Amino acid sequence: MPVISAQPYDYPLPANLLQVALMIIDMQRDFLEPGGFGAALGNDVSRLQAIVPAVQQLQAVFRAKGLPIIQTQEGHQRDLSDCPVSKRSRGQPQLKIGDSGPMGRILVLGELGNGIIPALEPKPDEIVISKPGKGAFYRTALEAALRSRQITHLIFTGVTTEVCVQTTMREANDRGYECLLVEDATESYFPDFKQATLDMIRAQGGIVGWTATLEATLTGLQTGSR
Ligand code: TIU
Repeated sequence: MPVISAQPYDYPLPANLLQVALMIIDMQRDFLEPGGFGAALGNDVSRLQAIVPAVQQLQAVFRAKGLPIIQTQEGHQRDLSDCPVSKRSRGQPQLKIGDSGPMGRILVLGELGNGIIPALEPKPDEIVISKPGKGAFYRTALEAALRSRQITHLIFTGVTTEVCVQTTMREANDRGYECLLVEDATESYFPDFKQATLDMIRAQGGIVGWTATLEATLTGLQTGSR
């Protein structure tokens, strides 16, 4: 049985790796570049750039093996009909969701700033799930997309660790998916929050899932077949 060496113990891979999807959460300009939603909330967005090569490496391996890749994208309709008033006003940012910024309207689908960063641009046949919330299962077709492809295992990457990544991982865990978070392919504006999230996931025998290094994940995937 192929495994990924992980914490709190080995993560078992399915016999058929086609059941494993790479989840790339919200690697958007809005979170990684100045002038977007993350910066409007007062964050130093530059520290998220460090994980781009690690995510690219996983994306390349999944592409080479022909395995499923799912990117998510947090954004709202142009009329903001899917954006709760509470979300728009939270944090009292200088630029609110829907306001015009240097990269277009903040966190609005189709705007330059809302797009996935060019380094990780999805291919036309890859799945991109737009989502109005932090969790990727809320008001999206993600669950149907996973079920129709018989995907059972989710390898998580992306930003930010304790917000959209952790929320989605918890939603997936409750739905029965085997979830692993790649430690050096996820980042937060707050290093302590990233570490706390990794600790929480691994606690209590992996109550929410597993964590593994990029190297261990790549090594484990090489042992699997499809
Ligand atoms: N603010 C923050 O840390 N994150 C978000 O608002 N969304 C995601 O995590 N993608």
